[in-house]
Amino acid sequence: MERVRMMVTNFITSVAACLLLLFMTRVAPLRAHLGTTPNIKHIVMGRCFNYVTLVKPDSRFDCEEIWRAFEEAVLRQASCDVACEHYRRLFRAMPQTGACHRFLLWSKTRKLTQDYAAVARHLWTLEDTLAGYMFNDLIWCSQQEDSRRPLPATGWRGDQSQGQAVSATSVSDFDFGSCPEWSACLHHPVHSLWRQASKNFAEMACGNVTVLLNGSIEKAFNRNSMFGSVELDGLNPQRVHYVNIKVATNLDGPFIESCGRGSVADLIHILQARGFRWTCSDSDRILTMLQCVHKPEHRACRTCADTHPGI
Ligand code: DVN
Repeated sequence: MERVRMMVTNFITSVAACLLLLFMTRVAPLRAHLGTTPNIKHIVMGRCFNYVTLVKPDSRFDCEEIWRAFEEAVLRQASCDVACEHYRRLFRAMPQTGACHRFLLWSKTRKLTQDYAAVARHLWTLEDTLAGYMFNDLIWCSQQEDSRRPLPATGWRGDQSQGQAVSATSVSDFDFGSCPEWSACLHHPVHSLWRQASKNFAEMACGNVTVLLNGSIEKAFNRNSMFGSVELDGLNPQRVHYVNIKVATNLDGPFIESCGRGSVADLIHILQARGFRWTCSDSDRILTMLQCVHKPEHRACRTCADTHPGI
């Protein structure tokens, strides 16, 4: 009898442990502690050459210098101490301007933005700039947590390796094993680059600017997001004629926020206070249709022909 009781206890304990582990993994942010993207040098350089050759053939960017500047910014600092100003040389190597009336900013609408920019070819997102194009979806951080490294005596030997910088006294490299979460760093190398790129992009914006927000979440406009904390403050009312807000909700909802409600109303108040003219739409047909591509049977996707067959 005692043996049975022990077996039952062990079984219950192991089930509870599994459930706890499952809960912890589900509750924890889904972003695993990934390391620097493998082959990052080849990816970044390849994307750079692709951009100057095929995407914007009239551009004159020095991809070698861009890589050296990026490597220097990241590998000379501890992995949690790469601030925006450490990328100054990098961004000097990637000067860019954009035509007015084309800027598309977004927040919590990544996939829909990609679909929207793919059909509305005149619109330009940060990911269409060289910086956004090269570093999109990549992760990077340096290996050591210690203090700054001396400038390399022998220059940057980045061509035979994954970005090793060899100096007389130390070798620094990207950490391909694990990088910290953005929230774990005062100056996260990835966050800082995107912060600087976002600031530059918003300050470049002119004419009509489109902003795509997610009406199916609380705080479609979040003051702590990159849009809410960096880009919004980078917009210049002297350069930007209209801010056209588009609030998109999932076909099946939830329908949480819209133009006149919640955080979107807060965004509008800020725009008004800063002297921007604005429009707001929460029923953009194109944005609905873009979602219908993935759910053509959805009732929201029925066209007039479907609902009025006699016409
Ligand atoms: O306007 C755009 C663009 O121009 C750029 O400036 O950023 C704006 C969008 O940033 P956002 O307002 O912060 O919106 P999101 O959707 O919260 O974040 C944008 C991207 O950063 C997403 O790809 C996020 O990854 P996710 O959530 O889709 O897996 C990513 N991101 C946000 N917080 C992050 C993070 N990646 C890693 N760690 C974090 N803590």
